[in-house]
Amino acid sequence: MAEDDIHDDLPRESGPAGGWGSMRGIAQVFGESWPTPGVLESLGRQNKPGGFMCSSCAWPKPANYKAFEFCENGAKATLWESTTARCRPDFWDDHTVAELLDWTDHQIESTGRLTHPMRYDAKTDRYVEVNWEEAFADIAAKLGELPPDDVVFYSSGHAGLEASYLWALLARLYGTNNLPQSSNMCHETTSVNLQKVIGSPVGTVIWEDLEKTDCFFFFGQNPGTNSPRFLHPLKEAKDRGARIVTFNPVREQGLVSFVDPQNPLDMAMGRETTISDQYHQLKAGTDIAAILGVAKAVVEADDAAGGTVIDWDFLREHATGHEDFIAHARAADWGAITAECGLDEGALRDAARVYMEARSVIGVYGMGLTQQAHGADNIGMLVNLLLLRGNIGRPGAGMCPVRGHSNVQGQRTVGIAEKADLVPLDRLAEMFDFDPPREDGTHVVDAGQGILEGRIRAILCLGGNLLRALPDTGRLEKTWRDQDLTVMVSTKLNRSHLYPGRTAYILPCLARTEEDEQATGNQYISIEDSFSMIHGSQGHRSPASDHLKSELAIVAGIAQALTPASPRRPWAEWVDDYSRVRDLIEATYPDDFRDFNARLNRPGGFWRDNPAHHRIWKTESGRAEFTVPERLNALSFEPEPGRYTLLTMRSNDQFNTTIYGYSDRFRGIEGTRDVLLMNAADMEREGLSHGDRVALLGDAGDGVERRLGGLEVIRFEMPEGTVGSYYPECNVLVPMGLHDRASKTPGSKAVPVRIAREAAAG
Ligand SMILES: Nc1nc2c(c(=O)[nH]1)N[C@H]1C(S)=C(S)[C@@H](COP(=O)(O)OP(=O)(O)OC[C@H]3O[C@@H](n4cnc5c(=O)[nH]c(N)nc54)[C@H](O)[C@@H]3O)O[C@H]1N2
Ligand SMILES: Nc1nc2c(c(=O)[nH]1)N[C@H]1C(S)=C(S)[C@@H](COP(=O)(O)OP(=O)(O)OC[C@H]3O[C@@H](n4cnc5c(=O)[nH]c(N)nc54)[C@H](O)[C@@H]3O)O[C@H]1N2
Ligand SMILES: [Mo]
Repeated sequence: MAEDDIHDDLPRESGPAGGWGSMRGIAQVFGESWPTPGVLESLGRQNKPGGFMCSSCAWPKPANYKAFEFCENGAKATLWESTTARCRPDFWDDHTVAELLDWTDHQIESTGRLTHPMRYDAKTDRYVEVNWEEAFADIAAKLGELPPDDVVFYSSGHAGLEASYLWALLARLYGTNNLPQSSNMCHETTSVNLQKVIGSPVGTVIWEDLEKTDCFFFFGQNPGTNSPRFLHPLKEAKDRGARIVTFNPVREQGLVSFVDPQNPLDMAMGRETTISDQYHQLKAGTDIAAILGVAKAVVEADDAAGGTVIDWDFLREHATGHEDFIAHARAADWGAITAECGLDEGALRDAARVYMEARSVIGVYGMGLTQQAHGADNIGMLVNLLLLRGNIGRPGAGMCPVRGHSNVQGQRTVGIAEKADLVPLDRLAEMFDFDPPREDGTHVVDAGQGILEGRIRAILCLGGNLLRALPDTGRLEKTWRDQDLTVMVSTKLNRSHLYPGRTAYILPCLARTEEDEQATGNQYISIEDSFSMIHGSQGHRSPASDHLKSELAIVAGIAQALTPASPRRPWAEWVDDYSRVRDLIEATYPDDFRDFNARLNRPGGFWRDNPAHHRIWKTESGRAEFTVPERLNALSFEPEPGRYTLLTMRSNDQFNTTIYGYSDRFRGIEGTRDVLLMNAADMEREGLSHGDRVALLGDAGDGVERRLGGLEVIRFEMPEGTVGSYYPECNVLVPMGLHDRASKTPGSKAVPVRIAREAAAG
């Protein structure tokens, strides 16, 4: 079948990303059930100094902002938290927890904003209203009975720097470094492995680099869906002649073409910009082979041109290990490379040609590289490729990992870390007059494993929906309730609340768009974006309920009930005035946060700086380190007949486990999320037709049965052997033990599965 035919029978709005489709996407959420007054004014303040920072993704906020500096998904996030729907205590008059287990994630969150602190009552299987002081006292009492090492303090990358700093302090005062975070499931691969090879746990580019570059290489990041504001600088780059080369098993519309919804002329004319000049649909998990092929073509060109293609001066001055890597690439076998990734030699040489013609190259990547069993090698290979022509640490060039949650990077910066040596414990000891724990705490995957085995006795969550986001949800649902205590600081009801521990609390908090009125007035909070820029954020809407507390006040409430009073820890004064917490952050991290309060509202944020950006390499060798890959793919398993590589996907109509709706318009999938995307040849081999119903069976060979049924087969343009289905539904299929070795990031983008036919429904 010709490639172009493949989508013919899909109910597909095949248009470009952005454009009228994105306006319709916003209107769908806004129009039907969100007649909230003042919400347009809120959108006008989004991502601007004096306004609030989008609670959706971590994409940077430029200094020269536009009238509306938000995207379809940022608008959805704002509208979703500004809903008029309320999940009040009387909601539980009509529902039990058991009954809600059959509800979809979309239905559960659609109950609206949580309004009161609630405690689970096992006798009636409902949550009942409780007052804040009672809740804090009881949580503290229960924690007091447990060994601190059996308790986990999770956070989801959402809360601001001030609340996050105090959350980490609370855990350490209690006596544990069990401070895992959502990035453990996300960019931990970056934090660990990028640190190892270039001495920076975060990206090296800043906004100016986007404006100067003439080439982007995209690996496994989907900007149209997950960081739509990125499409604007991409379009500007294309308009000035930059080229974009994409490696992704799935043909993602946002990487194909784009119409700017904020440019009236482009909208009126339907004027599209082609995004990717080359789109390489490699097999899932085979980026190591593909990048090795591109690097091999570069090495061959350099050999042919007498050493004028590779930046040898840069390598001699700044790198180590390049001789070995270059020899490895030279000797690599084209046949093995192309068989592994499914791309032919010509395609890889085309990509190499663009790479060599570019003055400066930015390497962009996301979950396609990080959520792999050998994610470390993926990161190492992309760094190898960039280093060959000195593409790190000069204008227009560098590494650009695109982070997820709006403050996921910042929470790590201010001490939410399970690794003790990442935190200045001595300074904390002195500042707060206590003896902090020195042992490493638990990674989120180990916490999950601990809950499966009954070792973890309590979990406190600052945001998120961890039960649903972790691998092996099916197994976790069986043991999660055995915990002595579960405490969830949340804005909306979610599935994690439906598995209450013996004692369980839901503590509802203010959302970022809302006023946070304390003794000294409406407070600012702050966040750090993907480019390490710090921004202030202030809400202006009136809170969803009078009974809500800010995240910071909730953390302080627990801390005051749990930890001994001390003049060095005036929690109440910190709640009165968040700028005092910023002073503490500055005192703890003086290099990163110099003049924190004074610089809080700089347009575009203030930069924490990054040594690798200036070619200062904080690695073991003091140089940028090449790595020789030990393998050609990042997979945890070998190919076998009937075994497929499942990549778990995000739709355009969700933010992680928050499901806004059932329209994945970029992929033409409407009205359902229960789908399995498959290549036509694979369907034929399995005797399946478009629309057939199947189940996926886990094929990890670890003796655990894993199954997800009720999926409708959709013929889709993806490579043979690779299939796709949505996260979080697919998490029942992901083994807890399937993760990157060094960082333990779950391998959610390459899960071994088999396909079983099911009888057609009804
Ligand atoms: N609307 C919306 N925005 C979001 C989120 C959301 O759920 N919805 N989540 C937020 C969060 S927390 C995060 S971390 C980011 C995630 O944003 P991304 O990093 O973009 O994450 P995904 O969409 O999970 O996967 C990215 C791409 O990887 C591709 N891929 C899968 N396997 C491979 C592979 O083996 N190789 C290559 N080269 N590509 C592969 C997939 O086809 C997909 O296009 O987005 C953030 N923004
Ligand atoms: N199979 C598979 N699994 C994955 C992934 C994947 O690609 N595939 N991606 C992984 C990634 S990248 C991530 S980051 C994790 C996400 O894991 P989490 O961060 O734990 O999950 P979210 O879905 O983002 O959390 C949603 C909940 O956060 C709460 N919330 C929303 N806003 C606020 C707020 O302002 N304050 C507070 N306190 N709570 C709030 C709401 O109650 C909402 O129900 O999932 C991971 N799991
Ligand atoms: Mo993420």
